[in-house]
Amino acid sequence: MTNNFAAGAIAAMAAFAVVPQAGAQEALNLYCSVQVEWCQATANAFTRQTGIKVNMTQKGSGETLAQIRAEAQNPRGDIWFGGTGDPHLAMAEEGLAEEYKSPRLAELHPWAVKQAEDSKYRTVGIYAGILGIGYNPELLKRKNVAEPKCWADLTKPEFKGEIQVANPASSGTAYVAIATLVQLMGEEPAFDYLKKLHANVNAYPRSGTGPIKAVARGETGASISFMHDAVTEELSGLPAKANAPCEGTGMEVGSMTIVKGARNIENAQKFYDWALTPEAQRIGAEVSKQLQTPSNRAAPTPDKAPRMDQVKIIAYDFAKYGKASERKRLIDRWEKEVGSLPR
Ligand code: S7P
Repeated sequence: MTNNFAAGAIAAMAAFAVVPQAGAQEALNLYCSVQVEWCQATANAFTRQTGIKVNMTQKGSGETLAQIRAEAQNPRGDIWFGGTGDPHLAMAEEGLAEEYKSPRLAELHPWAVKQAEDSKYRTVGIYAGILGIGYNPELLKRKNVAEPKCWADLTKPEFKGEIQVANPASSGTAYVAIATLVQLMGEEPAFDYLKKLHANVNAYPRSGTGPIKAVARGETGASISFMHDAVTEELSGLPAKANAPCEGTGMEVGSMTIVKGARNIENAQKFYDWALTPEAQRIGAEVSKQLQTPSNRAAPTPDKAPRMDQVKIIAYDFAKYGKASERKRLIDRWEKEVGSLPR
């Protein structure tokens, strides 16, 4: 991260430190699926800016969607911030999201606006991330294994017991991986690939960031992870790196959605507009070294963020793979045909 970027981010954070305005008793129930430090800093900055008290709950993407579904008759959350875009689209399709057109839509990258359009303005993109292959260069070197550069490398015998990828039943990251492989290879070859990969996997953690953290701690040689999550570990001084797969890869549009029937709907809309500002979109990078590409065109992309224009990214069909039925079908198929196989 450049000094300019850091200085700008600090100035932006300071700009939030204003005297709370009227409505200090008001509240907002925030469900948050980015890293907990970013969630907390976002909640604190919004409270400083508006005086609105934020009750924050952090969970992964799949788990938050499950919670919102379970609470549909009696919504407890007001707004869901972050997490992969597919479950946000499923939530919109299932009638669990409020329609809202932020006045800030015109400031966003086309991929973020498309997310709003695909959902009939029931969700919106807040950042983008590239799916990649994480690896521990030190561990692989000790084991005399070459760094994985392609999807095909991960099924080689030398990666036996060396790979982690999250469980798609709970993790939005893992679902993006399955949807990416299906779009890249075709569904039958993708499932053949996933079965071969399964033979090399040592664990399917619950959370999407679990595998890259295990890589960074030296517990496993490689992972399927968002590339920015590897950079976060590297910036913390740990031995983690990521490659964009040579065959091409998929991406996420991290999203934000207001819960249908939100009790604090006006506060949810205030948060929504604020979270789309360049100032709010600096917080992830500044506070928790989270280096996704922000959706506001005026928000700086941090120096070390993986660049979307330098990677072969497929034309990911967000509308199709965000459909609740498609998501369920692919996850069920994975559980039946892959996850349940012996290793
Ligand atoms: O904040 C890092 C990040 O990789 O985590 C999100 C992801 O949804 C984690 O949740 P899952 O456990 O459901 O995979 C990403 O959106 C985000 O980029």
